[in-house]
Amino acid sequence: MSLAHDHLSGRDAAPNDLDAFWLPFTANRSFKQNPRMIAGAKDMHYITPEGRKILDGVAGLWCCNAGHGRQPIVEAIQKQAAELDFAPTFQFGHPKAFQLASRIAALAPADLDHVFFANSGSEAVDTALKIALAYWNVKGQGSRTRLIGRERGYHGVGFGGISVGGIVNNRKFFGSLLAGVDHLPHTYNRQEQAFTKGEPEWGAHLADDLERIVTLHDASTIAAVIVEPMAGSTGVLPPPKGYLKRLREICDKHGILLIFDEVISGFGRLGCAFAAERYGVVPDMITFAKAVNSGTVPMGGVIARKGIYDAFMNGPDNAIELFHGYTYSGHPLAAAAGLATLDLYRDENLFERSKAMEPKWIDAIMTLKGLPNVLDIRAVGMVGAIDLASRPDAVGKRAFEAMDRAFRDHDLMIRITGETIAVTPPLIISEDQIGELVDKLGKVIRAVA
Ligand code: PXG
Repeated sequence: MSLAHDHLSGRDAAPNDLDAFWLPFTANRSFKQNPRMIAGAKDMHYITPEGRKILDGVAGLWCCNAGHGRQPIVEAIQKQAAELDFAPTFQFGHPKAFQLASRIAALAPADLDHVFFANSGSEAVDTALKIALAYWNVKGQGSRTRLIGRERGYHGVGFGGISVGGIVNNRKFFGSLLAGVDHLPHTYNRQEQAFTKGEPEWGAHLADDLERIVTLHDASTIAAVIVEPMAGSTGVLPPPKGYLKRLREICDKHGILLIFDEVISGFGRLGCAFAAERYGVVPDMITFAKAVNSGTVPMGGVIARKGIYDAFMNGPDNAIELFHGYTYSGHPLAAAAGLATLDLYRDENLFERSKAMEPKWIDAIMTLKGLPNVLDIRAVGMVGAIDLASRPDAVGKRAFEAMDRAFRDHDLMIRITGETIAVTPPLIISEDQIGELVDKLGKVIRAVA
């Protein structure tokens, strides 16, 4: 057996009983019959227990933007574990959490100056929604309780996130969810937008639906609107040109907070630190997670505008201003990994690299147009998605088979949602590797024809 890494032993990497682990968002029975196991990773590749190198087409799960096993990040985590394993951030602090907050605030636009740490995108979203509600309370406008999300939105899996989210399967099994939530329409229209490179021309007017919701409920009852600047999980929907600006204008007109969920779009995925910068729109809060430390240690958070933070800084000095937080908010290992990751992004110019690579990436992905069953291709930043036609009476099966075959037969990792393939590689991908990825993808699409 040839192993790419001598520290990986097949015995350690392949458990002999798969029963106990209930895998998230996974077809458990299918997986356990024929697992897709990963034992190691370096740079652009995963390594299977047998030593097969798999090209990582999805940065793990949209998170490993700096690639895998990057030495400065690995060393920072190792050093941190030895120096300070854990410190509470309730009434205490440790330097790296403050340093990371400052670094993140410096990357964020305008006066988004304050960072609240969580441990995942889901927690980040629920934190942002709670800050929005509490903000209106401390401002003396406690009637602003409504939250507005969007159809096809993904905001994680907490009750807040699935309530404002718009992915039917993530909602329909879980009861009545939060009360007082409305949804904007999603922005996809295949007839108008198919095979658009980047942001589609059609669709800015869909933001006007917020006016309808305001008319229905009155602005005095609405706390916040939350959207992904680019909808990711639902199958990659770049925002129509002008849409986000319009949403900002309507929120401003009615004093409604605007939250950008940048769990996927943050940290270089769209060629900027945040999508807010790419689209020239300043939200009131940004949620982040994943690539903040290149996926190495669980971490998420919310960046809030100065005015939001300041509104809470009232009352006696010894009073807690916000009754919210997680044991692991600003965990030392996650913070150390974050600092090393942001250094790496800066030193390797990875956000600029992502921007420079975008036209080549989009052109490469678009060459798959015309292959069997390809109904649409969308691409923006370093993100691509391919819609496949379903097999008769078997919705989702073709894409599932594509994901499985990509891994087994073509040494490629891709993501699927419904009948859509998504590719979102680490930002260190070379031009040759883009060619390789698209070539493999083409073979996979033909194989499932
Ligand atoms: N908001 C957004 C916009 C996300 O994309 C979350 C919140 C939740 O993050 P956590 O860390 O709680 O998972 C996400 C997560 C996919 C895929 O295949 C996307 C996500 C997670 C898993 C798979 O598109 N996004």
